[in-house]
Order: sequence, then C-alpha cells, then structure tokens
Amino acid sequence: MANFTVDYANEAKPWIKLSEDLTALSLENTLSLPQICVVGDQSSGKSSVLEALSGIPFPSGAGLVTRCPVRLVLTCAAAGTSWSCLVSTTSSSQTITPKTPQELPAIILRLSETLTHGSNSDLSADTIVVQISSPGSPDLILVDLPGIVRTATAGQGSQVITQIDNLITDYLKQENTIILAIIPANQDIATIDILERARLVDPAGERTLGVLTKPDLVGAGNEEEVAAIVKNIRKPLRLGFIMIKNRSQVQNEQGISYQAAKEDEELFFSASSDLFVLGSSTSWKQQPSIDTHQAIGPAH
Ligand SMILES: Nc1nc2c(ncn2[C@@H]2O[C@H](COP(=O)(O)OP(=O)(O)OP(=O)(O)O)[C@@H](O)[C@H]2O)c(=O)[nH]1
Ligand SMILES: [Mg+2]
Repeated sequence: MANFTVDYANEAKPWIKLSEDLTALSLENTLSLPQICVVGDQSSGKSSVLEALSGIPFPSGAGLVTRCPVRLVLTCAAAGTSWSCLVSTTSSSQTITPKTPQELPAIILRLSETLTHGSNSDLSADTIVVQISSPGSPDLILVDLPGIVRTATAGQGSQVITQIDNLITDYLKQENTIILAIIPANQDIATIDILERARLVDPAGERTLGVLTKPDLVGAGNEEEVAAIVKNIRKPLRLGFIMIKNRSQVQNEQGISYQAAKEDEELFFSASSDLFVLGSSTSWKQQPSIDTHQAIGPAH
C-alpha cells in the first residue's frame, strides 16, 4: 500500500504541476487532465459529496449554490511543512490566502458572486481554483460543478440552461475525467438523466461511478427500489454505485462538524441496512473517502 501511494504520488505530481501551469494560462480545459468531477441535478448533493471525499468544506445549501466550476488541487507537501492554501480565479489576477479550511466556503461564495457580477441566479464558466498543499495529502484534482437545470426559475434567463449544459459537457467529454454521477436516493431514478449523459461520453462505463445521496430521505416503501440500484440491478454501471449520507440542510444550519456528520452517517447505515435489504455485502456502504481530512488541514 505504501509503495502504491509513493508510485501514485510520483505519477500524479507532474500532472498536478501541468494543471497549475495550464490554469495560470486559462488553458486548463484544452488538454484532458486527470480529475474527478461531480455531476448531477441541482441540489442533488454534489458539493456535499466532494466535501465528504476531500475533507475540505464547500458551500452547500438549498437553491442554486455552486454557480461556477470550483477546481480543488490537492498536493502533498514535504513533511514538516505547514498547511497552505491559495485561492484564485481564471479571470483575474487576484489571489486570496486563507489561513484555515473553514474560511473557504465564504471565500468561494464571494468569488462566485464576483464572477457572476452579483447575480445569484447567474452562472459563470470561469473557474475558482483552490490550491491546497499539505503533508500527507494525496495528489488529486477534484472539480465541483453547477447542477443541471431543466427549467429557468425567477430571475434566470433561459440561456442559463444551455450555459450549464455546455459547461457540464465540456468536463464530461474529457477522457481523463472520472465522473461521479450524483443521484439523490429519494428521487425516481427514471427521472435522472445524468447516467444517460455519462453513457454518451463513456459508453464502456470505464470512468463513471454512481453515487446515491440523501438515503435518509428515502420515502417509506421505496427502500427495495433503492437497494436494487445500489446492488447494480436497476441501472447497471460497470463500476457500480455507492451510497453516502451527508449533512442535511438542518444539520448544515446547526453547523455540525465534519466528524459529527461522519459519525451520524455511520449510525444511519448501521441502523438501516435491514431497511434497505442490502444483505451482508459491505461494498454498498464503502464511501469514496480518500481519508484526507486529517492530512489536509486543521481539524474542522
Ligand atoms: N438529508 C440529507 N440532505 C443532504 C444530503 N446531502 C446533501 N444534502 C442537502 O442537500 C442540499 C444540497 O446539497 P449540496 O451539496 O449543496 O448540493 P449541490 O448538488 O452541490 O447543489 P448545487 O450546487 O446548488 O447544484 C443541502 O441542503 C444539503 O445539506 C444527505 O445525504 N441527506
Ligand atoms: Mg454545489
């Protein structure tokens, strides 16, 4: 395992460096860089999954929250170096240096507002780049994207739908993008088109993983249907599905910590494995955690 980690880090580092150089030149989307992207409907829980995966807090909540791509570039620093972070955008030379991860959501929201010229219903294809360097961190690029919008709401022009569509397609079609297709478990999967969109760009299913969110909101009587998805029966994917429970809106408002949310998730799954008729297999509850929250920064 240690060898794998060292080999992986050696292989990933030049890519991360290339990504930084291309981003500085606003060319990050012209070459296909290895990266993990979260895609799915608005409010499906994309940013929450990214936060659970990286340990880095992202803005999340009701309505249209993520309004431009947020590229999180994690690099492993030499032992003894302290946590450092630099936030920038691809459309300006302004940089911000947060002291702790907890400052990030507010900074990201502020920059989103600048990129969308103060309109909270608008979107921007300009990217917010968060570069974090810390000893013990994996070398990884994760991208948070705005959600798919089907109908424009008050204050949004209909061009928003096409704008998001094009933005998502630009990321999906890159051959080195791992697609985390985020699907709320409390919605009928027949109404979710992200799997079809992923299939168009990844017909062999080599880089698409299904992630079911909000299992705590599944309506009574629908558990078997959800279990059939997790067991890869209902909408089979080559890489299958995992299920993850993140903070609810109420827990967000209560400000419960990352650690407390993880414990709550553990409790939820141990109490509801019978409910979802998932049997003794443990693969369904393995999370895509890269266990970075301790390595990446001060506890939060
Ligand atoms: N109950 C419950 N709520 C969740 C879960 N995951 C996310 N949420 C809530 O769902 C809402 C949307 O979560 P986000 O992570 O912001 O979703 P998103 O897909 O990034 O949203 P946009 O960026 O606006 O498209 C928030 O209020 C979260 O607290 C979950 O597993 N269970
Ligand atoms: Mg989001």
